[in-house]
Amino acid sequence: MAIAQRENLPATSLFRRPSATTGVWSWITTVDHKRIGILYGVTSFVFFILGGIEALLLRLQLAAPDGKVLDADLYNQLFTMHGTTMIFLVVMPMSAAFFNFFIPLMIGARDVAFPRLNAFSYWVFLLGGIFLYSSFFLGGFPDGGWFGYAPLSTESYGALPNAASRMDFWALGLQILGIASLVASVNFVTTIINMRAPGMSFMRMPVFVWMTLVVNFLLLFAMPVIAVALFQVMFDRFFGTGFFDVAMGGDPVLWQHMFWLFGHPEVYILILPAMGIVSEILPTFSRKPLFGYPFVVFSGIAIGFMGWGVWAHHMFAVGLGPVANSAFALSTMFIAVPTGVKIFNWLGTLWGGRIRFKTPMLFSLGFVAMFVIGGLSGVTHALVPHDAQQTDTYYIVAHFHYVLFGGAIFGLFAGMYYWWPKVFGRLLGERLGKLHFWLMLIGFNLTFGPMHILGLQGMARRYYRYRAEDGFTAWNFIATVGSFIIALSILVFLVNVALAHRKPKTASADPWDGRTLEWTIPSPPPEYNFAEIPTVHAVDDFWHRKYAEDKSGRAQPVPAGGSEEAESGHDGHGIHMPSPSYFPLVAALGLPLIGYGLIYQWAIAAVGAMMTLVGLYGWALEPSTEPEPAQHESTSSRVAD
Ligand code: HEM
Ligand SMILES: [Cu+2]
Repeated sequence: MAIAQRENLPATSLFRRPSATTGVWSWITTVDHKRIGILYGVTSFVFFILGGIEALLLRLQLAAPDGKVLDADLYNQLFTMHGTTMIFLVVMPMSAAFFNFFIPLMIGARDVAFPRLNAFSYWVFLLGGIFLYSSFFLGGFPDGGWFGYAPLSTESYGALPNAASRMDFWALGLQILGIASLVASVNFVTTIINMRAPGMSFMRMPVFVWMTLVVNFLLLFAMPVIAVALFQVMFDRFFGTGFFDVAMGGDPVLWQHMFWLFGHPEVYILILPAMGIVSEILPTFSRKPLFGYPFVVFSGIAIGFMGWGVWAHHMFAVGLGPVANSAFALSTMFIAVPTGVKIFNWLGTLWGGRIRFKTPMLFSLGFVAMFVIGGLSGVTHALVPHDAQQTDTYYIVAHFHYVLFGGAIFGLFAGMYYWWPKVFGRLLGERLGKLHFWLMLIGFNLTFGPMHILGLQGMARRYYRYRAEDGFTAWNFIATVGSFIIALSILVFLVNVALAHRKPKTASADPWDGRTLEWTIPSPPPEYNFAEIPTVHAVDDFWHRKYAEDKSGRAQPVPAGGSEEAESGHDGHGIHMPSPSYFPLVAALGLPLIGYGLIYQWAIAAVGAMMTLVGLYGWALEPSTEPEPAQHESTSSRVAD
């Protein structure tokens, strides 16, 4: 039936369908969610290293008074790129790496809902990142800060002659990256709602899947908000409109409202995936179910909703008036409640557990501890009089790094150590993993702990230099030393990865005695994931296949352990996976061209728009799965007739 339908379509598209299964082309044309996950992971890690080098340069400049490493202009560029990189090119896509690889595996599916859309979102992300970074060679990096307040974002203050285009790259780059996130969110919401294995009701989904669902709903609503705001900036910059220009009747505070209406939910977009990862790891390594599963789920949903009502806590110093400030102070304090619920659930999971301190567990515990510190300093900003003192000081820099680095990055590393054997079939070394963890924890606290004190001493955020008599020297020096210890810890991680990849692929299907479906299939998983789609009977279904509770409530192994099932022979014959395609990449390539065109030459934009259209057109006409080779021959011979 399906084949008969296909015969009505044009039999061959613009290009011959790609067929490579190994080598570079197989990666460029892949639509396999697992390979796309790996591409996301590797790319975001490269950006993590770039963002880290930028941070180290900032810290070198601030190591001693009267720093001479960077001038003011370069300092502005580097903190703008560092913040923009870490948020849009590291934490978001690294989370997407986990969504891509693990969501289908954890819900018992063979793929995501829209495999080619998935490839498209990766290429748009990569090209958007390259577009942003190419500004370095074309007048300098953007220099208006990661939240691009007008008029910093609507005018150009750079010292170089052609600095004019710097913030154009920022506005257009974020616009492109937003497209990647938006289409990916459609894909994941659809996948999770529609493609769960039989029996996996919503309240049987792993918490990581739940948090992914919440995050992707947040993306679905937040990305259009920032897109509109970025369009307004683009119009102000390119066409002389005055949305944010007071002289023309506009209002820079409008930008702040729009930015933070996106920006606060964005904070949860960054942290909820890590919370989901940790909620998988703590039960596995405590050998106990997650304490209060429904509370963890509903607090995550509550955070997703409440996150929309607190944006103006970023604007207490703007002068919105006491009524608005009080309302936002109150709503912000309320949002601490579901966050606190999660923390108690994690602690309850550990309580009385038989804890194994493996590397993923250490990173998860580090996540909980650092996130608590960041959360507590967050509550202090909810008090308006406090915030009036702290805002735009290093106290804020300390706070958001505790949440985003101590939270998100620690959680993501926990996930890397936990799932590495599943992805690559090789375990990362435990000794180097532990060394990585302790160096990172110590370096992290040395770097960002002192920033609380610097902030309270009055050191403003975004200072590029201070004087000896300001009294900031000692703590700044310690922070810089700490940042190099973090860099060292990342080197240890890279060595660990290199060593692990010289070993053969010997990781078993279930190295940690896991609880969720991804551990039932071989490591690395075959292209089709599940030879047979599993049927789910409970939360942590796989655990219940392996263990039953005895009279005292302790887990006892079920004689015929379920994990053997993983190795059951099935060659995947008869399972059809979507075929590779060029078109996602072709469509994505047009977008940066449109960007360059808007900045330099309209003709380039026209070429870019054509390219995207051709890509989308070819994509629409191409069947997602190529017919079997025999049928393929018959179709092409028909064309030759
Ligand atoms: C190696 C670790 C890191 C170090 C040493 C570091 C250091 C810094 C420094 C020195 C600044 C500039 C502060 C200022 O002048 O106002 C900064 C800003 C910032 N950092 Fe980091 N950072 C690190 C990791 C991260 C991570 C992992 C994230 C997010 C996931 C992040 C997000 C930001 C943001 C959003 C800004 C604000 C940029 C702006 O003001 O526009 N950083 N960081
Ligand atoms: Cu906020």
